[in-house]
Amino acid sequence: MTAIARHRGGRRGLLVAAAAIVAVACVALIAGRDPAAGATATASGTRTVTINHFKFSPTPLHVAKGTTVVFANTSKVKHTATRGGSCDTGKIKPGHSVSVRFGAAGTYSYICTIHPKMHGKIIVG
Ligand SMILES: [Cu+2]
Repeated sequence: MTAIARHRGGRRGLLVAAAAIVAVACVALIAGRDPAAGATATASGTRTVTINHFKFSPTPLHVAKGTTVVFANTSKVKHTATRGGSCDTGKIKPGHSVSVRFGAAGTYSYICTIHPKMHGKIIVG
């Protein structure tokens, strides 16, 4: 008697990479760069974070989804508002501002890449 051993090839289930998490992690878009020339129109849906004395203010800032946040640099040196490299205002010159629209709910912690001790947080939702 001959025993025939059969080996069945094991099926390895393919794990689908959860790449979508990365794609939706940051939906903030740079809306525009304008000099912060005095009075800024405060239309509904727009909030301002002032950068001065090496601090972001206010922080944390709670906003509704879809809000445009204007990062206004009123200090005398350049700053950024950067989150993980993907949400980045770039260097904001003194007296200038950069608008970022937050289209997705979530907590956005950010720093100034020039002065990494500067921390800020925006809570959207
Ligand atoms: Cu800075």
